[in-house]
Amino acid sequence: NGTSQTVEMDLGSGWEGYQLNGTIKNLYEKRNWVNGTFHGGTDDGSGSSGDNDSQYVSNWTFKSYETGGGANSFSGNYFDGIGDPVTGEDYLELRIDKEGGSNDAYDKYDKCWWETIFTLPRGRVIEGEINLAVYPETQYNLVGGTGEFGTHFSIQVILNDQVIDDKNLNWLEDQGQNGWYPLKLQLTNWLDDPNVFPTGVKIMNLTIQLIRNGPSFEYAQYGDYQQVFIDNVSLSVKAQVNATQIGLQMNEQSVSDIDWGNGTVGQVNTWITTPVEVKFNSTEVRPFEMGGYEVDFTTDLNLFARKMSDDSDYLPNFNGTSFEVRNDSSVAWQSYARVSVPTGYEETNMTIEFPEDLNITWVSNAEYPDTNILKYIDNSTLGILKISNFSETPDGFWWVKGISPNYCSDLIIYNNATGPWVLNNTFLSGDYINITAKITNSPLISGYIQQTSAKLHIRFPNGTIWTGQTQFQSPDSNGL
Ligand SMILES: [Ca+2]
Ligand SMILES: [Ca+2]
Ligand SMILES: [Ca+2]
Repeated sequence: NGTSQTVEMDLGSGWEGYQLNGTIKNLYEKRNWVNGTFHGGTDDGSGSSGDNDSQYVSNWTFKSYETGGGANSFSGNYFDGIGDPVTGEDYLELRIDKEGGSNDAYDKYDKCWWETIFTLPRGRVIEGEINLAVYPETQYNLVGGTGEFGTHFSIQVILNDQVIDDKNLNWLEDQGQNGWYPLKLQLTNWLDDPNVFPTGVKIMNLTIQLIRNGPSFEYAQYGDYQQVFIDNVSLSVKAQVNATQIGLQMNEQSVSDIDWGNGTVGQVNTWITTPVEVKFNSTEVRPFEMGGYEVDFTTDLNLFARKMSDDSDYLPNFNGTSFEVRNDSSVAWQSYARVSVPTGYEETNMTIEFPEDLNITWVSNAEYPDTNILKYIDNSTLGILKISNFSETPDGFWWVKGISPNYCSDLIIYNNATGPWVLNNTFLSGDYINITAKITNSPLISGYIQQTSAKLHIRFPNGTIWTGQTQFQSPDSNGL
């Protein structure tokens, strides 16, 4: 009741959890189903033979069965313990009186019992235990009579018509006369008996019975009556339960039922710090007198996370992304990116985004850097590569290559060696150079066209750069 348990999951630095799924399995719950303390208020003030005090005891009913010739008398008194001369406690009575006459006559199968009937809305039962205390009242009357005759009466514990335990009164007396004796009955041998625990929701009948089960004959030593008190009866059961029956929650999210002992739960949230805490608790609160309950289960937890930081750890001395372009050529790009999956996670979906005009021609991972795996990748959406389940351990450097259009066209070079600007690509010391180019007015780049910068490198014949110049230019709407 009211307790919880928390487990922790690690989350990699720079990763953000966005969905937490829990699968609940082997969900078992253990509780007592029987209120048998008989702490139910005042009795009728009379402990007379022949009383049936069922009306004073909630959920319990006294019944009897008379057989044979002369009529025996049966009594089921409830004693509230107030001023009780025997124990000072509250309890129930089981009593059989002899037939009238000179001998102490009882018939085989004369019996009386208290029973309680309740619903057990649980699945498969894997543990069960009945507890009760019995008190053979021998202060005025040795129950069962002496010696072997004492074995002719029994206290029986019966669950759904199956006798779970049978203790004859002689045995009980040997445990101590005029005292409470505890009985603890394991139901191990009955768990798979469909008569005791049928499948699905179970209607249960727990009966505590005093019975004459020895031979039927008269003998003066049996005594005038047989009297046993019972108290503190409980039936504790560990069984499959539906998550909703106990209000099972994960991080305040209710677990949904699948079937007995199985459930599922999901939570959408944002987790950015590690460890991620996952708390389980149950919300059902039982009445105090029924005690608490214990919950057992196993769970598979899946935290789905995505990498949010764009920091990358490139290969040493390698530009993360580079491109190569020549006059009248397209632009050839290549990019290295490092993939690192946090411990305990696997990469199930990796998305690489890039400009929509880039036609990807090559993807390789760290494991097989010389193998183009593009054909295994969904590139049906412009600007997006969707990589699914390619490897559980994609850690390392991925290499992506692609081609994009060259948006710089109509590159024209002039000089003014003869006065006016004329087309020329030969230059001498002292010449002025005029270079014009057109930026293609593509919808893809029209939004950025005002951010164009022009870079001019003048190289020596061996390719090394002699001088460079970078100018920020603002082309007009035609890209000029
Ligand atoms: Ca009474
Ligand atoms: Ca009888
Ligand atoms: Ca009691």
